[in-house]
Amino acid sequence: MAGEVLSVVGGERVAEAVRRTPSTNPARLSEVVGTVGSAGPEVFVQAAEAARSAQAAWAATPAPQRGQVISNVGRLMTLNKDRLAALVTREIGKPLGEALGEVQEIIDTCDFFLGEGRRLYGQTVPSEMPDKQLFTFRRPVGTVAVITAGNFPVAVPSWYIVPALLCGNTVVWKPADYSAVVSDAFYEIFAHSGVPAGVFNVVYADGPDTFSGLEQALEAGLINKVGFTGSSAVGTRIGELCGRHLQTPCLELGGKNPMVITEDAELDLAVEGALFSGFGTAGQRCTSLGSAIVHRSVYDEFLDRFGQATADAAMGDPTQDVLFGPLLDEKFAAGFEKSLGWIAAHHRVIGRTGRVTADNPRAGFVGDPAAGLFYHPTIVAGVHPDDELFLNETFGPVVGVTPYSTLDEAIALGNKSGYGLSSSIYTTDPNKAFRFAQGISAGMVSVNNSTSGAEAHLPFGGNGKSGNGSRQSGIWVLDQFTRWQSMNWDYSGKLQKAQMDTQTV
Ligand code: UN1
Repeated sequence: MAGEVLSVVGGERVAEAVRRTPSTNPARLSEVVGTVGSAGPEVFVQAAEAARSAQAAWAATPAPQRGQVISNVGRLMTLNKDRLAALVTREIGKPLGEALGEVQEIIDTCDFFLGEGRRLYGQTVPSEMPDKQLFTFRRPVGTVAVITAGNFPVAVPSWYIVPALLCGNTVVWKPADYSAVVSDAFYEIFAHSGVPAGVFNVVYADGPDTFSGLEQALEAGLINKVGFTGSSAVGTRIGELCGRHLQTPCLELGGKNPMVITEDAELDLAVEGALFSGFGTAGQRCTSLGSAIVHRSVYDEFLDRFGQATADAAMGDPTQDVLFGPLLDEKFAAGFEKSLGWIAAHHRVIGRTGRVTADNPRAGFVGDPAAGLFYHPTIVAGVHPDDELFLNETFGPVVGVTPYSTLDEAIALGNKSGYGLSSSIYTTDPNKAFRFAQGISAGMVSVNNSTSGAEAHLPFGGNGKSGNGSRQSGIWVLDQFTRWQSMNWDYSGKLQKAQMDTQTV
């Protein structure tokens, strides 16, 4: 038992809580990992005030020193990698191998950004006038609110928090309550890495209280940028709220990620990719495979091999070597059951589906299925492009399979849901790969690889219902957390006016 997890404002724990809820191990529901004390909206506002007060001094700290702090975070994450990964496995049921990969992702992110502390380049730009020079500088946006889901409780927050801090911003972070114990360990590592009090604040609160706190903080001018990873429905509300305050948030939302398998694809490779993208992390990634779109000539063959590989895949106890473990928590399980309800009503499902129980067993299940939130991997064949299943995200272990005839048709099908996060094509024909990449509206395209598993230094993000076009990771995210300031410096000793030759001044 990790004890009680409480919000942190200005370096101090907030003892009062409007509610105390246990965070349980989804693979062993009887095990309480910790208790979360949820705060009311006023604590969010106080955290934003603390972040505002701490911002000028942090921005004045030389960027290489901020880079040193990020370097410390990376080192402490490395030292604590095994323990933190084990905690991720315990609190959200992510298989240990993947949890280790997730902690590695924050280490890689720190590696990338610690060097940025010695760059954060601006430019020198020639002037149209003599004895005058133009410059650009990256300035921090100010205070950043970060609201994240708990399916990647370490990696995804790091994509916001690490670059935001490096750029001289201060942060209010609202993590998911079902991964709060991991979030607390995450915070402690930052606090022990030299991040000053008030620079990084954490608020545990439910959805409505967070929204109300954010609204008040925006109203009071305390927040300059919002980063949000979560559902498209909540992201839309956050986008509306930010729009009212003339702010552009960084939104990383849902996906219905397509994988196209062409007639010339290496089928075994495609099956492996579909298995990992569809059922790895129990389908609970924003980048998980939603629809396999398969050329008619290989459709039956693909379905057979995919069905077999799925039946053979190890699932169960996430501390063991399994492809996937339980769903994240009871709320996600309830939402997923609802999806399964309409899937069962409208489709013929291949093999078993639903919760794994003694009455609905799974061969080779690792561990005790009755202990946790375990669901069969579900393949739905012959999904029609107008079906709800083709158009909506399920966020669980379900993959729909749909046939196609021409590549243009496959691309149109891949774009049909209106999401545009990740996508993939399996083909041995480079022309098809490039035509697909050009036609698909997704922010990310994989060729002969999974829809999930993006690397930590390439732009990450989506279009359409998957986001507002903002991108995280690598140098591109600097545009989220800095604003360009241009300077023109005249050393001619007289007033020189721009655009004089066209008389537009
Ligand atoms: C998410 O589910 O919000 O590319 C992020 C991937 C991971 C990140 C997923 N690196 O699948």
